[in-house]
Amino acid sequence: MNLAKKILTALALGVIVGLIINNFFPQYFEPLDGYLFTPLGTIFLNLIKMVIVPLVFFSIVSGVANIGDPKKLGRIGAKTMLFFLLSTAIAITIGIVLALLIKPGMVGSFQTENLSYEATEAPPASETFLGIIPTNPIAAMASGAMLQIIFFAVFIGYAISVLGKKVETVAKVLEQGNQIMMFLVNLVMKFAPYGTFGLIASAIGSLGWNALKAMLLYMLVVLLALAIHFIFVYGGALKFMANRNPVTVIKAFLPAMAVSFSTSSSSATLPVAMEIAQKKLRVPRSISSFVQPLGATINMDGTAIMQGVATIFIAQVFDVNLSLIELVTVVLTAVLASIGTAAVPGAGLIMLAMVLTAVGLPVEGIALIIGIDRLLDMTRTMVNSTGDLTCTLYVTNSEQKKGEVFDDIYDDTSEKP
Ligand code: DAS
Repeated sequence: MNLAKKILTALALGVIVGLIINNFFPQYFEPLDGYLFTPLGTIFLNLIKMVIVPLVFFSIVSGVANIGDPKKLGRIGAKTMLFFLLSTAIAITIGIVLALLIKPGMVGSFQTENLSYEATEAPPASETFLGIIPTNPIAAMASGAMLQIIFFAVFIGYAISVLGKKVETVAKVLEQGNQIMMFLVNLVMKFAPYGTFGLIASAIGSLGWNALKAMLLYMLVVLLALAIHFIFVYGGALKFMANRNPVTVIKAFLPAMAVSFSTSSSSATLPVAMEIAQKKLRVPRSISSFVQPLGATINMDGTAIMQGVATIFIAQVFDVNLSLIELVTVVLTAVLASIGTAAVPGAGLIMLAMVLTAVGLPVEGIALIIGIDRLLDMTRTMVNSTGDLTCTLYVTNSEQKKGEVFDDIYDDTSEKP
């Protein structure tokens, strides 16, 4: 059984066991939770905490270094980066606004003490922005000062992209460090079914239907935000910025979306997505092979939406009111988290720990969303890869409008005998 099925099975089991205990055997909750549920959940959450600092550092260094030297990026690169950053910021804002309006974390009367985790102190707003520059990057990593780690990683990635060949050895070492972290993410995710079962059984065993309702409402808010972004932002961009018929484009892209949905991996989707862009939608190979691989690495609007909604949801569950500065911090860190999120299943959930830490929310808040995250990963990965395609079509149209002529557009007549 593949990991997705195992996690979904663990989710179902956790819900059933939690509801049975909460409704019929509440007297057994304490011992079961103490010796089984919480230990399983704590192991998984601690594994996430173990990888998050090196993962954030190596993945953001690699993500930024992949962008390439801003001077050499040229017009196409600048347009691509601008589209990526803008669409991701819009995506997060849609997610945050919907979560603030619908309040999925406020359903029922959550007794947060049952979740037995203390919300950690959010850094003061002044420190958030003034303190983002680490005076000692190693100390920042040792203390898990996420924003400072991100700031340092962005500078290292930028230096690598500008220095290029002079530092290719270090670049290779850091890229290999990123590969190692991706491997560890996959390893940690193998424990996800057990962690899911423990966390869900513990949450529902103590909070009953309220927890289930909150989880389902959270899921609906994420799906609604993904749909709004997909239909209005991508639909609008395809029509008005790429000068394409959105329905025609999405129909052509369906096979790639099916791969995204089934694999929950943007990198697994990339070959199909590029084939469709080049052969069906006649995107010049030079644009498709620059924008889509870069997008699969650093442009994840769907992931950003999940991270925005999840952060607000967890703040609501723990009764933490995020200030405007903290909401802006969530947007900034979620943009960076989506740049750093690997194009593999479940990576977005692990990077969520970075966003939560940046605003002082407990990583344990992941307890309530982990079970359904795999289902959401399938849908948000579809949005991620569609966003990359939309950007590719926008850049193509923008370049052709400038009079650029491309000789690397696929010509299917050349293939016919
Ligand atoms: N599954 C990731 C991807 O491949 C996204 C995520 O984990 O959020 O795009």
